Amino acid sequence: MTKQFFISLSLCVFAILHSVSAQSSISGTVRHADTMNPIPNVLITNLDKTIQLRTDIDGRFSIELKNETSIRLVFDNPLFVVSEKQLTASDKEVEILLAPRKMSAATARWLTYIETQKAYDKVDFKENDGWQVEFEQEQLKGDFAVDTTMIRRDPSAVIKVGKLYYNDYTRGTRYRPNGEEKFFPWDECDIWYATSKDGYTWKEQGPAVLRGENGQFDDASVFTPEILAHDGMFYLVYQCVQNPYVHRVKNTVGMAVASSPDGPWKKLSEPILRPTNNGEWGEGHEDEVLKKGDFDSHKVHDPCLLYYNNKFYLYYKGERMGEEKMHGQREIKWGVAIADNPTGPYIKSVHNPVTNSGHEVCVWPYKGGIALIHTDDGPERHTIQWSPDGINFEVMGTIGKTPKAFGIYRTEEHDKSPTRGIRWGLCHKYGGDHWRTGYNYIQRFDTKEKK
Ligand code: AAL
Repeated sequence: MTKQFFISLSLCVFAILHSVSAQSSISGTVRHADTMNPIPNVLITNLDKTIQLRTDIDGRFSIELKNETSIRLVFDNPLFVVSEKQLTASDKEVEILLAPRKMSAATARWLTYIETQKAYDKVDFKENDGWQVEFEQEQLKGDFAVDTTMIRRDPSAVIKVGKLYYNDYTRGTRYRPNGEEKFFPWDECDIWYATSKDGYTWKEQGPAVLRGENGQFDDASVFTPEILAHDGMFYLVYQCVQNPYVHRVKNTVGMAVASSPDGPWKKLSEPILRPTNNGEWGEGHEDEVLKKGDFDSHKVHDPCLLYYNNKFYLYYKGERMGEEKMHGQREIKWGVAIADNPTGPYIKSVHNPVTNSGHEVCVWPYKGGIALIHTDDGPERHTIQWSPDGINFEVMGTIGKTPKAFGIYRTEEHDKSPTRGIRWGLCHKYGGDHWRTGYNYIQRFDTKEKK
């Protein structure tokens, strides 16, 4: 073969490859999930915001792919639940369905609170009989006794299997092995479990779920677990962070499944919940944003899984990109994502956010609905609430200061009184001079109905 033949063959191959990559594009229509009407003005972005375009009046869009074989796109219009899709170059023509958002009772109230400072600080509701509860805290024995070198915190629900109580929790050391301070107490942690015969003396049994291999979505820390026992299986849900753990990092929620509370736990390969990616960071201060995005655009925290109405309800706390203080309170709200099967897929509710307050998720069943407690943060901080449907919560009463990070021991007795569903459990406490560098330990809480 001649030299000229080689040159023309290479030119030919180059031209074919070039035309393939240049022609690669994805087109589609975005439609209303119920009416199938096209939706104009949907903002379509990729995750690093280098692509930003909007659908036309026919809901149409077209994106040229450069060298990518696949692309993750976020479809965002304020009237609809944000949708995030992974599309590949072979998806030439796609149809994206967006579900219309609905307002929860808590959001409707919040709109009235933000009108005036006074309303935000003085929630208007009726104090209902039987909804008052008092908390007591007690130090634990065994491996849950105070240890000033350790981080033991964010206990899961307590479950009883056979004769033993089980608890899963965040565990790590207070400082790095070389003595350096960590970014947060809950950074560089794993999930361990402990058992107890009486709920007071606990024996640490070993790791349940460890951080992932380098490069995995959970390689920096796995923490703040909750557990659901259902149909002979056990489901752990927990927060995951990928390295490096910096202010702007977005966490995810992971899940591990086992047929015994002693494990072995098998992690799902992908997170079951992610933040809503419709905010945009600014160039300046770490908290500066060009667009805040949804209430959960930065973090999805404190996952808590309940089996409710034949479905799996994953409650979580959302933190927002560019979070600010509103009337002196942190901007914190909860969402719920619902699945038909315990391992998902979990679909965020069209009613999100379902609360307007609440630093940590604390929920239990009551009379066919779901009750909750809001600890700190937001206009409805220090209240106890109930919803008939797990979505539309109403304020039932006020409570004083509560322990932090409840892990409830749930029993079948929850319908006996409004607060019977939260009789005792575990919580955590901070020790040391500063919350960032101190030690954390697990305590027991008990409640009694306030007459
Ligand atoms: C807790 C929880 C989450 C946060 C941190 C550890 O109160 O809200 O778990 O990430 O603090």
